[in-house]
Amino acid sequence: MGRAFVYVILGGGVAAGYAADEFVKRGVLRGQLCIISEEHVAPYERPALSKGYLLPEAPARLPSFHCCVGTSGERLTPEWYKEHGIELILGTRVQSADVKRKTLLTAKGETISYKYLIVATGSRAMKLEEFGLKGSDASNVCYLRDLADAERLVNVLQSCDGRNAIVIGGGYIGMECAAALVINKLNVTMVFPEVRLLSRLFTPKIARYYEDFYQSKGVKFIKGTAAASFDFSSDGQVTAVNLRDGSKVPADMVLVGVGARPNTSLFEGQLTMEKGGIKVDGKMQSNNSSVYAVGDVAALPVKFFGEIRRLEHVDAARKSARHAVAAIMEPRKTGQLDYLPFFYSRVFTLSWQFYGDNAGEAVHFGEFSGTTFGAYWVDNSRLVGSFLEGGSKEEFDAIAQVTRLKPFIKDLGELERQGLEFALSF
Ligand code: FAD
Ligand code: NAD
Ligand code: ISD
Repeated sequence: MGRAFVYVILGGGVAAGYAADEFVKRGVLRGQLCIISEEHVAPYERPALSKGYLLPEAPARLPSFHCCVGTSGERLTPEWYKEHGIELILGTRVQSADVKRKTLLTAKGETISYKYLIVATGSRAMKLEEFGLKGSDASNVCYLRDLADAERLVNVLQSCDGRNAIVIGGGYIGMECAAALVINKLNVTMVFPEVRLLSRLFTPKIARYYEDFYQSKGVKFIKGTAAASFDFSSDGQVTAVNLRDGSKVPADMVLVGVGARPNTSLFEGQLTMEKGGIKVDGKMQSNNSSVYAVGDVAALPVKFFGEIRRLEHVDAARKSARHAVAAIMEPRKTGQLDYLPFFYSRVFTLSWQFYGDNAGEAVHFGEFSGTTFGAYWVDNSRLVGSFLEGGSKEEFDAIAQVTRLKPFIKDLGELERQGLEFALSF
């Protein structure tokens, strides 16, 4: 049993949705393209799962957040794919790939062949078992990576009304889910091994602002330690989390956000890997000329950093996907992707954006006692990174632009004094 397509997108997440949109914009013909996804729904804006999806009032539900609404683009519903002759092969896991034969084998036993393959398999949530704990399969322990996880999380949190939620992890998932759980009126305690929230991006001063804000909403922090084991009830539910420091925290539910790993296993030993991802060039092409990789799974040359990196953020997924399609369909007209790294988050009423690299010395600006503040990072006398909380569209655009230009900074004190005005003056 088999089918053949000119273009196959493996994975049905954010990058897949934006790639499909780009294929249509560039005139893909009916029947040439298929998307194979383990998920049962058409590509959607994954960031909505930890934000709008978890709201107690008027929560976001599909079809409202199918790609490409996250960038104010057209909403690609299942009907859209049908109209454009794009085959959506959903609920189907690809279990092996053969890049020499240009074939994929699905768990349903179908062989799908391609002329060009775009690998967009994204990441998976790391399990506590990978850190030596047991209990991920308990009915009140939740992860959040896909729609099925989000549906389950909503059921669990609704059954825990007003009771204790323990959030394990102080990264993106931990921060966004802790806020959502509070909004759903749970008593939230965050446990993480670092000394501050989102320590891989936030400076101590920035982290203090968010920690104070979270505490004002009732969130408790247990820092500098990690979960060691769970206590279980007779019916297998977690009742408490035992920490490495010897303490015990009662739990009615647990939400785990301890990092992600790119889904590269289908291509290990077949494609060149770097930094844990599939190594691609500036056109998203791997060392096999028929195979492209985009989104979380791609290790791409980021000119801004002057090195190969993997970027686990939605803007990179969207842009690398569009670029791969451009490179496949119009190879001569498509140059190297010149990507400015961009991350953002929204929690409670707060909203921040970050551009560039958090390398070198941080120079803070603005009102840390108010609602608009930020930081620049200066490395080797060049401004290389900018963070802004609570900015207007014009202000966010200004920090993006100034960061892309990497201006020379003579005097850090003067940069601090000018603050946001420095970006706005460019
Ligand atoms: P994904 O969107 O993860 O899609 C991968 C797809 O591949 C999935 O459909 C998966 O089922 C499928 N797949 C994998 N293996 C197989 C296989 N063998 N066979 C078939 N299908 C397969 N980033 C931000 O910048 N800002 C945010 O606010 C933000 N919020 C987030 C909130 C959540 C809850 C999560 C989980 C992530 C968030 N991110 C955010 C990160 C962002 O969503 C990812 O970087 C982005 O989704 C990556 O896109 P992708 O297409 O590479 O992978
Ligand atoms: P992360 O890497 O941001 O954070 C992982 C956190 O796990 C660390 O900060 C640490 O606190 C914690 N941790 C690590 N080992 C631990 C241990 N043994 N015990 C307890 N805690 C431990 O990863 P994440 O928050 O799980 O996010 C998963 C993925 O989703 C990432 O790719 C992330 O970029 C993406 N995401 C991004 C956004 C955004 O950009 N706004 C939002 C949600 C998710
Ligand atoms: O990028 C995003 C984001 O943060 C969301 O919540 O896309 C979604 C959309 O805005 C969909 O609702």
